[in-house]
Amino acid sequence: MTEKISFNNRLNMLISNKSSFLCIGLDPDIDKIPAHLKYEKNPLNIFTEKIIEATKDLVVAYKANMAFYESESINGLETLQNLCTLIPKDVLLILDGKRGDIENTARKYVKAYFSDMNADAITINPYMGYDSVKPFIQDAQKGVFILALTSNPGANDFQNLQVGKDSLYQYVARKALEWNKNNNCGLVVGATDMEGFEIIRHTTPDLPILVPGIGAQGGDMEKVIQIGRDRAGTGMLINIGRDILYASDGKDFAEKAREKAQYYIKEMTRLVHTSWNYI
Ligand code: NUP
Repeated sequence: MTEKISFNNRLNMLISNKSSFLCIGLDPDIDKIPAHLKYEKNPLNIFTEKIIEATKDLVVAYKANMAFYESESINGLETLQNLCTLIPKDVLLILDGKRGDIENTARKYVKAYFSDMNADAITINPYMGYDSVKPFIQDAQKGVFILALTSNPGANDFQNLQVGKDSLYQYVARKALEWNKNNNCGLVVGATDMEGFEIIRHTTPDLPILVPGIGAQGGDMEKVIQIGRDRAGTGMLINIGRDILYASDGKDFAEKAREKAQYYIKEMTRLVHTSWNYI
């Protein structure tokens, strides 16, 4: 009998066991992949397979952003379906679709992502409220990362608005805590607003945080390592997409992606040892 363990516990165990926070963003972009692959029947699929093959022993998780697959029609969907079968058992698969809809529709997303594609977690847009999130958090083994403070400039439009004494992003973080009854809720917090990041970490000292914005978006990894971990020193995934995927545009792309991933892991380890845990 397989032991049932909540998503957040599994995530933290994997972070501990691997001494790493690395999540590679699987965002294969047809305009950026190496030219020699473009003659293949499904270039996206070959690229994704090679990247997974070269890095699967290094990562805690992969995050596949649905847009990069949906935008390539049948080739994209075939790639997405295939990649779901290539993820090792000790690596988490997060599908980044930022979903959020009425309950009846949300249940269809649950079927697609958690049952058919067997993802471990997905990203959620909380704007439609609890009933739109509920279907995703019924099964403790499956997790959600709820958008709280995103890495883009438009984060300012709504997320920083005051709601009573809180900023909206802080209010969302409190809601995620309230919804975390099955120990399977986490937050998305970008690496581009460290003041907001710190406030969220104080509000939710132990919720897992998925952190985009390192690498191509210029976020500060040292600061993220310093303030992003939970009280046990785990509770955080640092997502890096383009900076690893496109480390080389030659035939050595997978090898170079591996080297870049190794560089980031080494850097994370160094920063853990040279920084103090903030919480
Ligand atoms: O706030 C967010 N910022 C962000 O970049 C929330 C996200 N989900 N993302 C996603 O993370 C983005 O869509 C992309 O899939 C990934 C960042 O990739 P990169 O900048 O490391 O290439």
